[in-house]
Amino acid sequence: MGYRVAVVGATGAVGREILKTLHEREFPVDDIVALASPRSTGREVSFGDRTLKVQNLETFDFTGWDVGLFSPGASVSAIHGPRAAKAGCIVIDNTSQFRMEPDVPLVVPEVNPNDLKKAKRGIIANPNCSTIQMVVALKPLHDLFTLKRVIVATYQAVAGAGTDGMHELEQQTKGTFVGDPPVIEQFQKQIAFNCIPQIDRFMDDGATKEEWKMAVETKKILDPDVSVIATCVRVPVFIGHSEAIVAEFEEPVDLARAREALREAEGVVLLDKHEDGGYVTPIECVGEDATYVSRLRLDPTVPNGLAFWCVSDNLRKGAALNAVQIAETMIALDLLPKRH
Ligand code: 11C
Repeated sequence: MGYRVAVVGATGAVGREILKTLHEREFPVDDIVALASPRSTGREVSFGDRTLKVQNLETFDFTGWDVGLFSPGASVSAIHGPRAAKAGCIVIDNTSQFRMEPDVPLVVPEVNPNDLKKAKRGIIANPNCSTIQMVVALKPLHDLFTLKRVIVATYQAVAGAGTDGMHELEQQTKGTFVGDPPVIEQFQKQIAFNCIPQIDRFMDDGATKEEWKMAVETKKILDPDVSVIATCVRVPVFIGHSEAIVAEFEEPVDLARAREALREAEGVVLLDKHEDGGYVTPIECVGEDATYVSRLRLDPTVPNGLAFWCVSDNLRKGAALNAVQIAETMIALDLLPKRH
């Protein structure tokens, strides 16, 4: 017998990817419901070869539902996540709403699966996409050499801003060729043929919230002693975040051991040929589960430094897949009771 699964925010880019991922991975589903705001009620979404009619989140009763995979936006999760958890439905939330709350585990199954045992409120948080791929790649290296500091520059796809962000890139790109002025709504400046060094709002210290998230989430997931300085940049790529990472370690770094550890690491594919095109670009990781590492080399400018390039599908490992893997890991750890 399987689980009764609610997908919340089912009409969004991540919600649709969650439905696809649940089906592809043959998650043990007995019953599934697609939920969204009243605006989307009645719309249809696919689950394998089935079509689900979207139901109204606001009036939905979560009693008797085992697990809710939420990606509706932080303010909506703030209201309906605790409501679902109170009804006994375990909430796996993709938004930033609960991530830094001490009694809410923030989990990447390849990195800190046992934190799932600390879930006290029935809510588990899924990290930000740019954090997830970075910690998946850093974990095997941290285990070997003890990570101290990370300098990262991101090249983030417009899918991080949802289907509206993807539409804006498409429209501006087409518009350029027919002479239409760019319509700027989702991003701070034109994104087509451009790079924007701002993702999310500015914080008091001059960092953006996306940059702050990468720092604080890495500490919570991987190790509180690791410092991260991030510069997060939106680029005109539809799907797939890229990161140029420079990591400093406590202990001397052996490149051969680093390569071996990355080759063995769960969720990582090391594709690093020192030849033209011998690395992974974001367009090649779309629809893939892995976090790809390329361009691995020593950083000779600091005592124990490594530099590398890291790419992953932000809708998949960065969101939907990680959430589904959390649910699968909870089953494996006997943490997902059936309510029916
Ligand atoms: C972006 N990383 O690329 C963001 C999207 O905290 O879950 C995900 C925001 C979050 O715009």
